[in-house]
Amino acid sequence: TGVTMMYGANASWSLQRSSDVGVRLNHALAYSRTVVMMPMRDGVKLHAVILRPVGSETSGPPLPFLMERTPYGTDDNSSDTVNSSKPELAASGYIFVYCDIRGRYESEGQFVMNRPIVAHGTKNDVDETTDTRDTIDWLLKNVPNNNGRVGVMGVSYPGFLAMMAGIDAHPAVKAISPQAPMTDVWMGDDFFHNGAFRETYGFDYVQELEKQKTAKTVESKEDTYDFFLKHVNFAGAAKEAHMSKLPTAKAFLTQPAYTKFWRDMAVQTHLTKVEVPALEVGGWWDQEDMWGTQAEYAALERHDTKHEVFLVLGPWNHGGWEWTTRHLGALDFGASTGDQYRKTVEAPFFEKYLKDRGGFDLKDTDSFRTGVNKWERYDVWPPKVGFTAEKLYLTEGGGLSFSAPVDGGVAASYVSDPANPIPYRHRPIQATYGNGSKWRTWLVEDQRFVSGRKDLANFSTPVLDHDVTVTGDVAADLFAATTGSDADWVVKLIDVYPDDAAGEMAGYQLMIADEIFRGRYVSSFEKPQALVPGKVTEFKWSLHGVDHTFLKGHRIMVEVQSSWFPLYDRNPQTYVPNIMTAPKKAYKAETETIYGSEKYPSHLEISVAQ
Ligand code: PG9
Repeated sequence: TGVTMMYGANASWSLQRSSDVGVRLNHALAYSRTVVMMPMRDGVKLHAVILRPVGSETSGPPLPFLMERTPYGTDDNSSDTVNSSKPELAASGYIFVYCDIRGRYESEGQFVMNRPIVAHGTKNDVDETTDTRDTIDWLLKNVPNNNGRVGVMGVSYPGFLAMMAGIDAHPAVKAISPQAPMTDVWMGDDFFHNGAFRETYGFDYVQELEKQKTAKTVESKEDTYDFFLKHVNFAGAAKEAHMSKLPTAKAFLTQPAYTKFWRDMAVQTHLTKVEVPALEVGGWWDQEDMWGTQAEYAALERHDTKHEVFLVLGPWNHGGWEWTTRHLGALDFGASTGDQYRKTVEAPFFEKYLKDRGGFDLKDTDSFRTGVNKWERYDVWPPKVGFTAEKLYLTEGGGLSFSAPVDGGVAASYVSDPANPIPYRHRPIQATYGNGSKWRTWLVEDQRFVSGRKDLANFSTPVLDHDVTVTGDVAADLFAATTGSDADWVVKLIDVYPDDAAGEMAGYQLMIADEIFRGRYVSSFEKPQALVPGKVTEFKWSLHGVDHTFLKGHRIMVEVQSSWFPLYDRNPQTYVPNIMTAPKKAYKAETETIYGSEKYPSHLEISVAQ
């Protein structure tokens, strides 16, 4: 029978295993369960559930620990859940430790969202690195027949916590796997992207985590598109939900720029050496923490003199590798990609570093190339050998070309009206994790539901007469002007399927890479500035990594728009110091112009297989 395991109310990556999962193993071990309270250096006690193969306390070889620290609750963990959620590792035999972090569920102390790392002067200077160290000290001393080694893994918030185990690491930590780790919630993960506020996500998640000690799913009474439009700005919506005083909501309201508060939380700045082998895992269509995996890998890779940093990027949404994942929305990858990853990479990785076993043969990067649906291995990400840097230019009349414009002028222009913002997914849009929500698959939705709108611009190549493989980082480099004094820019790289593609995929417009940039931050993320109306300005930002083949017969399309609502709050398009409290009168329709000339060549930077 299948097992459904939910981590608190945050079902974003909770495991749903059913009869199609195909991961049950005949040789599953029975696990015994112990509950402990572990004292930290400041006297606060943290709660953990320990699962180990029955009888392994007193006989058999000493076993390593495999730990997950989480804000989502640990009580549901049992012999059944460990065998279904980590079948390959459970069959091998580990001491699994599930720990409630400070202030959550049954642990004592004060919860702090994405608790920043502090200087460790006194025993009261605690953070997630010290709690991890103290937990490990306790486990090594108090849990019998352990082999003195610890692995730490987790997805999303627990992925952030897995990275914390690799900073100022306890000497017993021998391997970590941060998976979709939240890394910088202002720059590119859960709460802001390049300064654009993720209004629905911040609204729901902060209530779920900060209103009470145990998570509670936020449900919507109406289409959240209508709700957020009605309340004008985040301050209005937060007031309605009685959440304005929650610590992270207060930070949204008072510190919308990249202030010290957000910079102190950012993890990548702490990754100045490789302390332990690390397996970073992420998905091409991760709706929450796409940025973190790639940013952590990039930061660690610079210091990877011993080749101990690994990267897996697959065709997944947030945590999708924990399922079978042959399908995502309408997409069929032709094989159980989640099972493939866990069997061939994740389990052998921990077996190598925690049990000295062979079988881990990844040199650096394992990447699932979408479009042709096959795994590729690279010596480094992004790979250089075999690829050429190219520019894909946005040209007058909606063209997209590998040749730079020789004269040209305006490539496109549209009126963006904050009274009628572009929905980021099909309406009705339910609360993030609420009943009926399509949150988990929005990044693979067919973009035809918006691409005919007049308040955006699209650019397309002719039908391709050969396959085009794009591998590596994609950047948008837009030369644009607004009649207003602030503007958002969203750029989406889209694979347009032919009209005769099979079934649902006929004419499908699949986003391959996409990202938003809030115009006011063009010169500085710390100190926003008004844009000068009518002035052509260069906006450049990352759309993140891809590994995708646009097949012969398809078209490559780029779409530019100025709202993505209500995932992102509306830009009033009139500069106000704080968008969170922007008055209704500041929201004005403005004309956005994208240039495609020799002088102002708007383009995408891509890397194409030779
Ligand atoms: N994406 C979730 C999260 C992590 C860290 C901060 C805020 C949100 C999660 O799924 O855990």
